[in-house]
Amino acid sequence: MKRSYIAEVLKKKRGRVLLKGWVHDTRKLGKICFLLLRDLTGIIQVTAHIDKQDKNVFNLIKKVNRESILELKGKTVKNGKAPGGVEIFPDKIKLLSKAQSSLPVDVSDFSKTELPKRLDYRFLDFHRRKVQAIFKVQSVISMSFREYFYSKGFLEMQPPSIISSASEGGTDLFPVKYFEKSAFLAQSPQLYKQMLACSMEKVFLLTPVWRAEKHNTPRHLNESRQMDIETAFSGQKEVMKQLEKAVQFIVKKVLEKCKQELEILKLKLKVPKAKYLSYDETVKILRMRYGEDLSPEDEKKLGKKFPDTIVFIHSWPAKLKPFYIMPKDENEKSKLSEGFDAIYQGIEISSGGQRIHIPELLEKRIKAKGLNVKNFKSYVDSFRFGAPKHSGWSVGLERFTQALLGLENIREACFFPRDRDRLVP
Ligand code: AMO
Repeated sequence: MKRSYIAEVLKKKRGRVLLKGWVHDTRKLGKICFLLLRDLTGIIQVTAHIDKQDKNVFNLIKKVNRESILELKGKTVKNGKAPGGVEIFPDKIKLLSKAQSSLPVDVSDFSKTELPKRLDYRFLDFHRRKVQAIFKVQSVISMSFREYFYSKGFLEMQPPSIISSASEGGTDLFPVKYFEKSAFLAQSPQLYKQMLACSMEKVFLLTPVWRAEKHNTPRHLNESRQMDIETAFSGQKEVMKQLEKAVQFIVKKVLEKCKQELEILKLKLKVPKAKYLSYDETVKILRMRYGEDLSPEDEKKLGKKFPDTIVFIHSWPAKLKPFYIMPKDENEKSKLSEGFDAIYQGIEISSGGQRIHIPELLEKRIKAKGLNVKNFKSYVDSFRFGAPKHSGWSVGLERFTQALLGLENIREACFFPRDRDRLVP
């Protein structure tokens, strides 16, 4: 007999089936035992009556520990009182794997175990329906990001993970011993996606990045994944519009494919609108000091003021943006740049902009940021042999999942978080 999944069984409501799954919960009421069996697709009630079923079946259901794995065969019938309206009366049952009787963390739907303890036992935490729901949504996010840019004729590229110099400037790099040379784990695919856009025009990628930021915050990881694009012949405005459309496509797909997961997470999502503000306008709205980055509180304020909206803040002062972002005017008079950030549900989900494709200007900006031009020779040289104007952006996969699902801590949206204190599991 072929294994059935619980969701299909709940839909059909009748017939003999073979199920495999985890013991979600058990309840004993004298002569009757109830068990909730969980698989990838749902939960079904398993019922055993001491007088009506085989003794072995009854005894196993009575004694089995939570999260043990069972295989069972039996008859399904309609029952309005059972979750999903169906229950199964097994006549054959096998214990495929026994779970120890006391679990180190509570994995029930009502678990109050704190996040750090849950992360210590992440493999068990994945048994929780809420946790599974987060990652099913995340999987739809990454799949629809890819789907959207494939449908627009983009090429999926694979950047290197080991690099020779900082791509974002700064010192937040993890060193790697690379034979006789020193190297680093990639901080971002920035320089490589630009080189690709200058030949293959439209590229996208999903890649891990590593940042040795020492602080532990609810929105930063030391290893995260970025969803990036880079396109030739386009400026800040065009790529902001592309981000708006891509995010709307992704949220539509989540709404379409993750109904059950959104129910488990008790979330009602809306496809977001977009609002475009210049940095100057944002400073006025938030009454913040000119020349500073937005604080997490500022981002929250924007989220409250513009709910279910992607707030694009464009035309930032050049000194707040990385060396590769194009100044607004070539002689840098305005001190503004073609760089932007996008805030969604009160948190930054993306930054991007137009890049400098003029080697002399790029060298000038590298020096102005206190970096060594020598370390960027091959990158700067790539713009000497026919390089068009180009722009792009990056969205953090875990950060976007956090924003979309309103998660307090980004670690909830990362399978195996790497932070200052955590390297295991
Ligand atoms: P930036 O550094 O802003 O830009 O990163 C882009 C997006 O990646 C996510 N992100 C992070 N997520 C978790 N933990 C972190 N430590 C972390 N750092 C960043 C955020 C952020 O908006 N090369 C540029 C992008 C570009 O111009 O194309 C860059 O990396 O969602």
